[in-house]
Amino acid sequence: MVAISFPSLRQRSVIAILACFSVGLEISQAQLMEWKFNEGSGEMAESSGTAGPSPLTMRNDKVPTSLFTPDGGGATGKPGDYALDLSGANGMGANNPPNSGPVATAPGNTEGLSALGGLESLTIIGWLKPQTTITGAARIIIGKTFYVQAGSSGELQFAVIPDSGTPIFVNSEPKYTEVGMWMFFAITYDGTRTMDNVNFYVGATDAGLTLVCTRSIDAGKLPPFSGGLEVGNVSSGARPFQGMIDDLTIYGAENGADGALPQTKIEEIYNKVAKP
Ligand SMILES: [Ca+2]
Repeated sequence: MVAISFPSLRQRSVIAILACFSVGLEISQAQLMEWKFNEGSGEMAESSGTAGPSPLTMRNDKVPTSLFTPDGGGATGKPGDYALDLSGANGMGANNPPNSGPVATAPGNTEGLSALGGLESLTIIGWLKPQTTITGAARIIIGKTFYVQAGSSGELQFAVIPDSGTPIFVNSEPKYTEVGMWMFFAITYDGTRTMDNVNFYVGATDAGLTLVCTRSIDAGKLPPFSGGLEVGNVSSGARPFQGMIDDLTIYGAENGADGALPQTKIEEIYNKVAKP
């Protein structure tokens, strides 16, 4: 009778195989890095994730500065949730004479950044609270091998930058129109395909998640990552994102399409903040 309550060798093998399979899935669509901006004080925003440490230093006019919102200023609005506060910018995106504003940067020698190189698929997720409609190529997250920034009014633009250095970019439909309210975005890129391989998603806090549009970038794997990473602007300070940014997260896979998260997974991530 006792023996019956034990799994047979065969059952145990099946369990072991299932366990390995689920671990494999976790690894193949790794959460490489996430910035929650919940420190609330100091000049650094620490990251978590499998990529290793990728802290951002916040700067205003090139001087390290604490740029956190007040407590409860994060995307959930709950105590303990803070966000990156870039509302000190004097405009959204490009202008002439140029707008300027703060930035959060990780220098090129940052341990975790190399994990952003050579990705065959990736997903970039975050929450934005623009002070005015996003426009003018306002910078959101900028690297040498990919970037996310505003396009024209209400658009997001995503680019893969191959070795040639010339960005291959696509603009979304103009559905990122929230002002003064938190808005979720997700962009997936599947470099195993050449067509219909970029998905843009949007979710206002109470509106649910929707697929905005699907675009094509024929660029394959990202090149090895080089240089630093910049959030909300670039170090030289033009084309700021004016507003708040929270829960910025990058998923990726070196091989295969798993780094481009399916809509069900993105909805799960969105719901964690939108419908806690
Ligand atoms: Ca936060």
